[in-house]
Formats: sequence, C-alpha cells, structure tokens
Amino acid sequence: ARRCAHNPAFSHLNTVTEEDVAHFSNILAPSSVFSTIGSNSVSSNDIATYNVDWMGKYYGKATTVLRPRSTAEVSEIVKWCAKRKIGIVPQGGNTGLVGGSISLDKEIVLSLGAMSKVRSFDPVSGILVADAGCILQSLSEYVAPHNHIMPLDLGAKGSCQIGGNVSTNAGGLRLLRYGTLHGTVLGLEVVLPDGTILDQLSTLRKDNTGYDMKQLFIGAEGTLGVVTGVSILTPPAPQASHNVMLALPRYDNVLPLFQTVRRQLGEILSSFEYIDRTAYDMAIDHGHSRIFNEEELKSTQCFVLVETSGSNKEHDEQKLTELLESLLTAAKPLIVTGTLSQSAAQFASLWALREGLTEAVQKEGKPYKYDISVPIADFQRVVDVLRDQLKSRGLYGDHAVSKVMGYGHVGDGNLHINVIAKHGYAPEIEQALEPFIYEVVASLNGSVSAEHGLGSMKPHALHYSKSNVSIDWMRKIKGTFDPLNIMNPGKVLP
Ligand code: FAD
Ligand code: 2HG
Ligand code: ZN
Repeated sequence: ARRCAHNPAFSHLNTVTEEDVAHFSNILAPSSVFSTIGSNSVSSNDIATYNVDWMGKYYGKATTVLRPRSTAEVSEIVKWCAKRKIGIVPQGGNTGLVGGSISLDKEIVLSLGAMSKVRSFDPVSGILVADAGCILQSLSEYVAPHNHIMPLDLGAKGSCQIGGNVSTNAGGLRLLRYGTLHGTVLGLEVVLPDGTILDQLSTLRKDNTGYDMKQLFIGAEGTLGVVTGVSILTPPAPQASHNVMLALPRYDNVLPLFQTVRRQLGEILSSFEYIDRTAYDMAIDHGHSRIFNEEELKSTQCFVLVETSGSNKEHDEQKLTELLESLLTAAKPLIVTGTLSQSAAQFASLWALREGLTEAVQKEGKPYKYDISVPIADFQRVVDVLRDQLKSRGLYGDHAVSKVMGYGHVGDGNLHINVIAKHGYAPEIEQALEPFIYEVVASLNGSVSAEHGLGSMKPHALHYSKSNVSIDWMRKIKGTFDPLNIMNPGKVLP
C-alpha cells in the first residue's frame, strides 16, 4: 500500500487503494460506495458535498465515501479499515461548526445518512430508540403524534442527525429545560475502532452497574467509535408554550433580568436566549419580521427571548403578562419594552429570528465562530474586547471584518461570538483573533468550546480550558479505544 505523503501527522495511515474500494463494494451494496478510485469511480464533484463543511471553511480530501445501511455493515467497514490502517471520519448531517466531520488527509468518510430507521418507541415512557442517521426533525415529527418532543432542538434540525447530536453533545435551545444529552441519552450502540459492536442500547432509566461507558461517546466527536444507534428519553410535549422578546436598554441588565425572570416564571421558564443589537439588526436586514419600532430601538442595546412551556395555557399566560407588567412598571425598569407573541405564527416568528441568526451570518460573509462559556456578566465585554482588538489592528470595517456580534444561550452561560470576514477568511484576521480570544476566555476560567466541540478547529486550544492532567487522561482513553488512531484522526486531541 502507498503511504500517505500529505500530512506527517497522518503518516501512520494508508491511502485508500483500488483493492480497498473493491472490498468495500463487496461488503456494501455497490450503490453505497462512492470513490474516485477503482473501476466504478465517480468524479470528485460527485462527493464534493461530503468534502466541505456547512460554513465553507473546511475542505476535505476524502477520495471515498461509504454509506452503510446497517450496524453490521459499519462493523465490516471498520474491521477492514483497522486491518489496513485506513482513517475513518464518521459524518452525520455535516452541520458541525468546528471542522470535525471533514477528512483532513486521505481518511474515508463514513456517512450515516442511510441508517435512518426508528427502531422502537414507547409512548408511555417516551423512550425512543433510533438509528444514528435519523434526522433530528424527522424524529421530532415521529414522536409528535404521541405528544412527545425531542429533548433537544437546534437551528440545524432539518439536517443534523441524532448520531451527530450525540457525538457533539449538542446543546441547543431547550437545554435550560431538559438538560444535556448526558442526562437524556439512555444508551448507545457503537462500533468500536476494531469493528466490535458495543451494544449498550439500554432503555433503563436507572442502571448503576459500573462505569457508564456511553458517556464517553457523548461529545467524543467520532474519535472513539462510530455511534450507530441511540436510545433517548423524549419528554411529554408541553401543553402550552409562549414566548416574549424583551428589548433591554443596557447589557448590564441581562443578569438581573435573568434572576427576575427565573424567580417569577419558576418551573415554566424553558428558554432564555440572548441577541445583541448587531445580531438583531442583521436578522432584520435579512428579512425577519420587525419586532420593535424605531423609537423603541433608539434606546435598546440588546434583546432576550424568553420562552415558557407548561401545562396550563391561562396560568402560563397570566404569569408571563404579570412578568411583563412588573418589568415595565418597575421603578428602575430593566427593559425598554417587550413583545409577547399572540398567535402560533408570532410565536414561530420570534423563534425564527433567533434560530435564523446562524444562516443570516452565513449570508453576510465568512464567519469566525467562538462558542464560549464565560460568566454571563462578561458576555458583552468579551464581544467588545474582541471588536477593539480588530480595530487596533486596522481590521474592523467593510474592508475586512464588517461585524462582530454576540448571541446565545444566556441561561446556560454560553455565548456565540461571530466575527464576519466580509471578503472571506484571511490569515491576518485569524491571527488577530487567535489565540487572543482563547486567552481572554482562559482569564475568565471559561470554556473555549461550550457546545460545538473541538473538531479540527480547536485541538490546539484545548489547553486553555483543560489541565495537562486532563489532556493526558484523554489521550489514554483515546489510546485504549483506538490504539491505531484511525478513528477521526487529527480531531479533538492536540
Ligand atoms: P456532523 O457535522 O456530521 O459531525 C459532527 C461531529 O460528530 C464530527 O466530529 C463527526 O465525525 C461526528 N459524528 C457525526 N455523526 C457521528 C456518528 N454517528 N458517530 C460518531 N461520530 C459522529 N450545535 C449546538 O450544540 N447547539 C446549537 O444550537 C446549534 N445550532 C446550529 C445551527 C445551525 C444553523 C448549524 C449549521 C449548526 C448548529 N449547531 C449547533 C452545530 C451542529 O448542528 C451540531 O453540532 C450537530 O449536533 C451536528 O450534527 P451532525 O449530524 O450535522 O454532525
Ligand atoms: C446557535 O446557538 C448555534 O444558534 C450556532 O449554536 C451558533 O452561529 C453560531 O455561532
Ligand atoms: Zn448554540
């Protein structure tokens, strides 16, 4: 076999050969194998979508894409790759934002998209068992007639897969209410890096029989194995949901507002999302419905979207109305004004503005995304400091970075900073931003990746959030599961 001559970090791996492709075509249906190599080769254009990430930031080099239809097929592929030392990049919906689902060298892409069956659903317990390739939105639609919802929701729901969600430990818009996947995932089926199938597809709520191995794969970003099946607890659908968009005069009001809202809404509070003024204006520019008038906006610095989910419409409406009234009539009001949705359409439109930010950003230029956890009180300061940093380097303005904005899950302490390079990615912009932003985060004892993971973007920045001891033990775990380092090499670990 030819040794890969591309990137020295991948010299332990072999390039895919014609013989490999022939073998893959034996173990899979021929229509599940796409390769630029071999007798039935396709053009690189035909597999181009597997070789570029959602942002158009990371370009992959895979010559071969496999789309298995069963766990047994995944196992056969992995066994062969282990024998031949071929790298594997598991790929779900390819909506990840840190370059984790892209082949960095000559690894194959193992796409889970053809494994998309629901295996079972128990409407009493709400436990859903599904193939890893099921699209999140399809699962939501599957459980909806049974009056259940998925415990997570995110803007990428129409493309991302449950296996990708688990592998990135995706947070999203409902985390405040339903917690992380570390709590709602009950079991996993995983093909380990030697091809063994680890069947831990438990449907038990309680099972304290030793180490909880599934937790290791939640957020492992495909570096420890291929997730092929997921057992997950789906909560009952709330009988009543409402939302309100609040306009705030100053960022400093966000924290006291969060405390007030939490206290007043209590158990029905289900989301508390932050949008800064730059992000809001951008959303309006991109066609989202205007929520506030010019007069109101004059004195508004940022916004908060509050959602309630409960079981009694009148009760929840009353609580929300009382909240709004008390906020507006306070001696020192924390808000300028607020818009309470009055219909299902308005409810959806307030959410659409928040959920649509990532897509709007994408239309503005090329984004540098910093997905951080820092104390809520520091959210705006971090955005401002980053903007100042760009200004000091002469990189702020339409010639370079046109916008720096913050939005995210305040309720979870997670801020998304988006820096928009109007004319495309440029080394001088990246050098101004990194490691500067990571140093700022570290100085606040924050996390350099709150929810999107490390992928290929941030392994080198891991040390800003994890001690050497932690990183050492992460390496030991990786080495135990994947001693050949074939499973998503170059991702997560520095
Ligand atoms: P991919 O992008 O295909 O893969 C992501 C990582 O997981 C890669 O490292 C890949 O190798 C690995 N992987 C994928 N499938 C498997 C598998 N079956 N087994 C093993 N490894 C696997 N993220 C959030 O956390 N919260 C949000 O609110 C959020 N909103 C988003 C909104 C938009 C518009 C977009 C584009 C992205 C958003 N994301 C969000 C990021 C992204 O959608 C999530 O990380 C999502 O969970 C990725 O799922 P995916 O199926 O697309 O995975
Ligand atoms: C969100 O919360 C996603 O909308 C994407 O995590 C964040 O666009 C981003 O930076
Ligand atoms: Zn997010």
